[in-house]
Amino acid sequence: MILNPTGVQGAGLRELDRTQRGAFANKVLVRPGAARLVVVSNRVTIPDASGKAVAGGLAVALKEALEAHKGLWFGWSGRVAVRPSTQPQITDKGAVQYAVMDLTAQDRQEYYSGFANRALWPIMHYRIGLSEFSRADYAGYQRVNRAFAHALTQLLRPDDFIWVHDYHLMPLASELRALGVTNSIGYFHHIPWPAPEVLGVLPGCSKLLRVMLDYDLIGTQTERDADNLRRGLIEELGAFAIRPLGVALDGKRTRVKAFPIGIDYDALASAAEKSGAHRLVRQTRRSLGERSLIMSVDRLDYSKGIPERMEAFERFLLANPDQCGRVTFLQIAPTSRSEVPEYALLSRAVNQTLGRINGDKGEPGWIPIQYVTSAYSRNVLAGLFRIARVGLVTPLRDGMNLVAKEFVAAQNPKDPGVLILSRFAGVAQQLPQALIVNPNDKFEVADAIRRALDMSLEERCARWSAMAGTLRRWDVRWWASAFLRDLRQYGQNGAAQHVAEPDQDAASSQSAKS
Ligand code: GDG
Repeated sequence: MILNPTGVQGAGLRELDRTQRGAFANKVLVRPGAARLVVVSNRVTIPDASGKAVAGGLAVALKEALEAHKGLWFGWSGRVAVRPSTQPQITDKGAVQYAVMDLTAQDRQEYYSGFANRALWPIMHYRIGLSEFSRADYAGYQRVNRAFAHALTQLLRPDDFIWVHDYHLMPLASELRALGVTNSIGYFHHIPWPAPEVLGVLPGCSKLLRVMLDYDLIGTQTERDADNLRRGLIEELGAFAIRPLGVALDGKRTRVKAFPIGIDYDALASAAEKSGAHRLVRQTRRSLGERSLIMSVDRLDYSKGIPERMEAFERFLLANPDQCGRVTFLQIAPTSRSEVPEYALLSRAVNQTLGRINGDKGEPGWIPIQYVTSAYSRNVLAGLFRIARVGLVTPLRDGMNLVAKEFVAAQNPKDPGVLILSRFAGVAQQLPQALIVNPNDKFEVADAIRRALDMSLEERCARWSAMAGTLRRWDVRWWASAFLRDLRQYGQNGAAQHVAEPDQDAASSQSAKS
């Protein structure tokens, strides 16, 4: 099943359609202020008539922030039209206004499937070999960003502050500035920001770096991403470092800071607690019998390391023959971006690996790996996480990874499962109490599975409660509030953004270059 029939993918929960989402509690997270908040994202889903369409941590947090500021949410409708929109279509829902644009098939191909998902996505995930750069796609990417800027400008008020999301829209601030917009503009990058040596491989990378200087504040998932971006601006463009977080060049200044995205912890924990009655959860529990469940949930994406993980599970079975028939590995992998050739290839590779392992290791009455490409409701996912003994989250590279956080939130505090986590997921920097592994080393992952299955209740509880404490404190509401607070603070210079004299850091970084 295709996760989203339009093939539209964005970050995290924004990718799921209404039927796949559950509704969560709605608390105000940002104090209302005089200025209006404008959120811009690749994809905008307008709530349905029941008003409860927007759910999932990220969408809830953004909607709450928008409600608190009587805000505007602008972006692509997800529709493809014969003619491009020149005017956004506006819908008012409660305190929030939605403004969406249709794209042409060519726009969608070049901007979305082409440059964003075939050139930027792989480079940002350190997959240089998979990155397909085309000048036509790049031109389409710029064209759509320019068209969005033109349409958005018509709706802006002088005191609006603007929050742009993700790699589809990196040049948006620059296009808005070119149209004379002087409002505060922030950007959050949901995926990794690679080292300059990696990004530098992409043709036109210095242009992409330069447009980032038009944001007042740039948020990344981790400190490492923030360092990589600052280093790129300094080394590739010759920008100055301005203490503590700033980078400046040609009279422009931006700040780069890590804001690790969180989840709606309490909503997920409560959904998991109540999920036992759900038919699919009951059925799964019954079919497991005495077997332990190892579970993974990912979009079907090569960054998530799905075939590598299956091979690590195979290695675990080879090394632990006593476990054959006693564990089941459930991989939920909703299909994603299937119009992009690399994703179709991945799908074939996963099916081959799966077939081989199940054929080799399976027995009548026991299939080692259960693999489903359908999406499930959030409540069902929460319930499945709760009955899993092990959460196996081993992306080859990931900005944050919300699934790891959701797995922890869904656990029964009295008998929690164990999280195995890739060191290359941003979340690993927040959750050192997980079993941290290198996803490229199937022997290491196999050992971690054994260790997780053998772990004492005492150790499981200690690890889980430390992780739960972190996730509860730095949840999605914290994330949105922290970013918006800093945007207000740093955005005060507005468009003038004049930088007088470089400070000491600046001087030293400049002399290091020369
Ligand atoms: C990007 C970055 C960053 C998945 N299958 C189903 C389902 N999901 C939900 C998960 C989770 C979300 O989708 C996936 O989020 P991730 O963070 O794991 O990964 P990406 O989609 O790649 O997201 C990532 C994120 O943006 C946020 O900034 O963490 O690094 O790549 O919430 O639960 N939800 C439902 N049914 C499914 O079958 N309901």
